[in-house]
Amino acid sequence: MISVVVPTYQEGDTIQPLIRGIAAALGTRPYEIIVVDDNSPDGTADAAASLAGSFPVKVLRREGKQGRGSAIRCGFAHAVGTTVGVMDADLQHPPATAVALVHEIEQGHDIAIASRYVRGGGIAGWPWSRRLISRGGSLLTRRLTSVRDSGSGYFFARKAVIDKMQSHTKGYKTLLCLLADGHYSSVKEIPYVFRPRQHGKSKLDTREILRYLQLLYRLHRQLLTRS
Ligand SMILES: Nc1nc2c(ncn2[C@@H]2O[C@H](COP(=O)(O)OP(=O)(O)OP(=O)(O)O)[C@@H](O)[C@H]2O)c(=O)[nH]1
Ligand SMILES: [Mg+2]
Repeated sequence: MISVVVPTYQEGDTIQPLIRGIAAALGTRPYEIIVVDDNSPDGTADAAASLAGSFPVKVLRREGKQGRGSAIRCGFAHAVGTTVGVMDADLQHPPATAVALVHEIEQGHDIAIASRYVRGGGIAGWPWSRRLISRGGSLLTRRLTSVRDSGSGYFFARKAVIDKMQSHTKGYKTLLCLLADGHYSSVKEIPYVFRPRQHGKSKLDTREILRYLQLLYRLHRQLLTRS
C-alpha cells in the first residue's frame, strides 16, 4: 500500500487534476491520497473531498494555517501505507514521476527523491533569485548529506524510515530532516524538471527561508556534537 501525503493551502485550482494525475501514475497499485488542508478559504478541502467517491482520497481538515512541515507530519501520522510519499499540490511536482519513485522503493531503496540537481533534472522558468535560494540552500547541506537535492519536497520513503524520524528534527524541510536523522541505508535520486506555478500563489516567504536557515544551523550543530 502506498500513501501519498499532499499538504494544501489555497490550491483549489490544481488539487483535482493532481489527484487524477496521481491515480493515473500509480495505476493498479493500491494507494491512498491524504490531503492535509489548513482551512483554505478557496475551498480546496471540499474540492478534494468531492473526488473521494471516485478515488481513495482522505481529507484532513485543520483549523488554520500551520505550515507545510506540520501538515506533512500530520499526514504521516494518518498514513497506513508501507511506502509513503510527499508532493506539492500546485502541479510543480509532475505526478508521472511518482511511478519511478515508487519503483525505486520496490527495488529496495529506503528513500527515493525527485531531484532537480541530477543529470536530466532542472528548473524551468524561475527567476535568478529563486534559483539562488534553492541552489544555495542545497549547497549548505553538503556536510549533512551527499544527496544533491536535499531540499526536494517530492519524495517517497519506507514508512519504517519515516517512523524513526526524531520529533525534534521534524522541521519545515521534511526530507532534509529525514536524511539528517540517518535511519536508512540507500537513497536514489530520480531527475525531474520543476516548473513554475501555473495557478495560485506561492507560500514561500521570508519567514519560511529563515526557518530553513534555523533548521540548517540546528542540524549542523547536532552533527558537530555527534562527531
Ligand atoms: N496544509 C498546508 N499546506 C501548505 C502550507 N504552506 C504551503 N503549503 C503547501 O505546500 C506545498 C508547497 O508550497 P508552495 O507555496 O508551492 O512552495 P514552493 O513550491 O516552494 O514555492 P513556489 O515555487 O512559489 O510554488 C503546496 O502544496 C502548498 O499548498 C501550510 O501552511 N499548510
Ligand atoms: Mg510550489
